[in-house]
Amino acid sequence: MPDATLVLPGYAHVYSGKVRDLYAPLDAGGEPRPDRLLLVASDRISAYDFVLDTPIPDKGEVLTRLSLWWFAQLEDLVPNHVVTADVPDAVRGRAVLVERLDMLPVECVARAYLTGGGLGEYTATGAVSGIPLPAGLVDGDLLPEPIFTPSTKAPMGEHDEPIHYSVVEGQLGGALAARVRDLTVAILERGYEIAAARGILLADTKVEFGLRGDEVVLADEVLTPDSSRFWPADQWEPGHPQPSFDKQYVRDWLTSSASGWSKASGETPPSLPDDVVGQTRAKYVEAYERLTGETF
Ligand code: Q0Z
Repeated sequence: MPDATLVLPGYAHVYSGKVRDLYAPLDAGGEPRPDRLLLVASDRISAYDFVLDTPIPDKGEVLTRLSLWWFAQLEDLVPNHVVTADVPDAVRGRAVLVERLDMLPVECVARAYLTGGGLGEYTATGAVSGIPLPAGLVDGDLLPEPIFTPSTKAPMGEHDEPIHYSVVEGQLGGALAARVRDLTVAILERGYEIAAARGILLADTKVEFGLRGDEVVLADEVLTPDSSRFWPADQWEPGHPQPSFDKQYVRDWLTSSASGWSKASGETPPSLPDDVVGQTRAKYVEAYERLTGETF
C-alpha cells in the first residue's frame, strides 16, 4: 500500500480506505482546515475482498477523471462536493479537493439488475430491502423498475448490511429519506441511459450524500467501476454471474489454476502477471473512453 504513507506537504493524512486515501489541507497555522478534504485515488485494486499487491497503472487517474465527468453529467439533478481538481503535482489527475460535508450515515444503493447481495436477499426472502420482487428472477435479470436498497455504513473490513427503507426514515426522517432515495434512483437512471447508449450496462451503483446546511449534496466518487457494476452489454446473459467490465481478467486469472490460489484458502492472492495488469488497465481506459467519448 505505497500511497497510504504518501507525504503531501501542506496536507495531513486522515484515513485510508482499501484503494483511496483521505487528506485534510492545512491552514496557515499548520492546522487541518475543517471545511475541505483531499480525496486521492490510488492504483490499488481489490478482488474477492483482498487488496492485491499489484497496482494497475493509471487506475486512480481513470476513476478520478470518470467521477469528475459524471458529476458534470449529474449537475442538473444534484449539487456535488467538488471544489477543484487543481491539486499538488504528486497526486495531480488522481485527486480532488472537496467540500467537507456532514455525511449521512447510509450507503445509498440503487439497482437496475439483480445480482450480488441483492440476489442473495431475494433468494432467501423474495424481497430486497423489503421490496417484494416477482418470483423466478435469476442472477443478472433486469428488475421491473430500479429499486433503492440502502445499507449500513460498516467500518472497513466489515460488510455493509442491507436495511429497509423504514430504517433510513428512522435515521434521517421521512423528508430526507425520500430525498436521498429519489436522488439515488435518479442518478442510477441517468447513468443507465448514458452507459446503455455506449454498450455498457450499469447494473447497480452506490452513492454517498452529505449535508450543506439542509441541502443534500452528492459526495465521494460517483458511477465509477469501484462504486458500481458495469457489464459489457453484448455479453449479458441472465442465469449466472455476468462478466465484470473492469475486473474480469483479474478474477479469471486469480481463479484459474495458473495463479495457484483459491478463494477458499483465505490466503493473500498472488501478484498479477504483467499481461493481466496490461489487459486490466486497458479495460479501465476503455470504460472511460466509451462512457465519456473522450480519449484518456
Ligand atoms: C468520504 C473516503 C477514503 C476517499 C469521508 N465531502 C466529504 N465530506 C466529508 N467526508 C467525506 C467526504 Cl467525501 C468522506 N469518505 C470515504 C475514504 C478516501 C473517500 F479513504 N470518508
